[in-house]
Amino acid sequence: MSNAIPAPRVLSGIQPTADSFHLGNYLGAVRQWVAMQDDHDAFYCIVDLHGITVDFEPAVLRDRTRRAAAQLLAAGIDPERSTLFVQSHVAEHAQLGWVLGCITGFGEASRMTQFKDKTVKGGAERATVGLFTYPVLMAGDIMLYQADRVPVGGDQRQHLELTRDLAGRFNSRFGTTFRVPEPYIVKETAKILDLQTPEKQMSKSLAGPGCLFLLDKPSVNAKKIRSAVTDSGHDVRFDEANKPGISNLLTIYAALTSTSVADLEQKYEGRGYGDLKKDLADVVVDFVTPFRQHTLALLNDPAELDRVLAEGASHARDVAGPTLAAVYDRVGFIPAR
Ligand code: AQP
Repeated sequence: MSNAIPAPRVLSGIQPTADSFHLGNYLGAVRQWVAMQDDHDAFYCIVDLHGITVDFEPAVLRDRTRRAAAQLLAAGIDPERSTLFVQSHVAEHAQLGWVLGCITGFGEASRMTQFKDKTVKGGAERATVGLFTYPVLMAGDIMLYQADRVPVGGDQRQHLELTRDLAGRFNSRFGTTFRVPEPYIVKETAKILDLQTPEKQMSKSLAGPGCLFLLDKPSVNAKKIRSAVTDSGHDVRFDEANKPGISNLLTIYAALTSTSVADLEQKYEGRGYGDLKKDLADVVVDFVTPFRQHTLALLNDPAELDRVLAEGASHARDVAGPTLAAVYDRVGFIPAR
């Protein structure tokens, strides 16, 4: 019998709500997913149930789900080392989400700032109950796999707090059932900013020239970097409060080249913003070109993508099933025979 300590479990998800991931998704989350495969038992899911909490078209959703799978594989998610699956393929997500909804306070859910922001953006009359309960479903996604760590961008911190509260609440009311997960947020890239409005987080809903979509033509992305908004000064210095645009470009540059911001500041001392942008545009092109080619090649074989996802779902169900069975038993549901 082996005495090896099992690797910590990691789980995270991404919505299939755009044709392409953007640079914020990649640097804030997906890059960490790839790295964590080495020393974690990794579960990564394409959260299509979350994807229907906002306006959607069935054919587009189907296409974007496969696009998300192809992008995750192209980014380096290895199905031999990670369980890659689609949320709706594992019925336990919705089932646990319901139970958790019944131990979540209405006021508690109402405090979620992402719901408030999205309601303002999309119009209150169009906000759905699904959008409201999104964080509860997300808590279920994480708890179902007994995840120790959840690599996400900084915008998900509040949802992770709710998850921790719900796990603790369930455990104290019904007996220890869930691990209480820790957020895994890389400070430097927790919030990649929009290239045109660097006061705001890069986000597909701001989808203008400030959002860098990885699958756009490399020349389009190079132009977006070269046209990024900067302040009126000259010196290339990291100063988030006074130079949010330049600081954001330095963050992106450092992350994509595995250098430090301090080294970049030194490299560009006495040189202007133009040099920095030109070089960063090249760095971005070098990154997105193979990523795009690899993704497009994978999309040419949807049957193979579906096969990988089906295998992932089968393994995910093996883990999710026993968790849900324990939950159902603890809350007093009699077994179905
Ligand atoms: N700008 C960002 N900086 C760092 N991390 C980010 N994430 C998203 N934007 C940034 C992280 O990406 C992961 C996937 O998030 P998602 O499924 O919510 O992706 P999204 O819907 O594409 O995110 P958007 O663009 O922010 O959506 P909208 O515009 O609809 O609100 C998460 O870990 C997230 O933190």
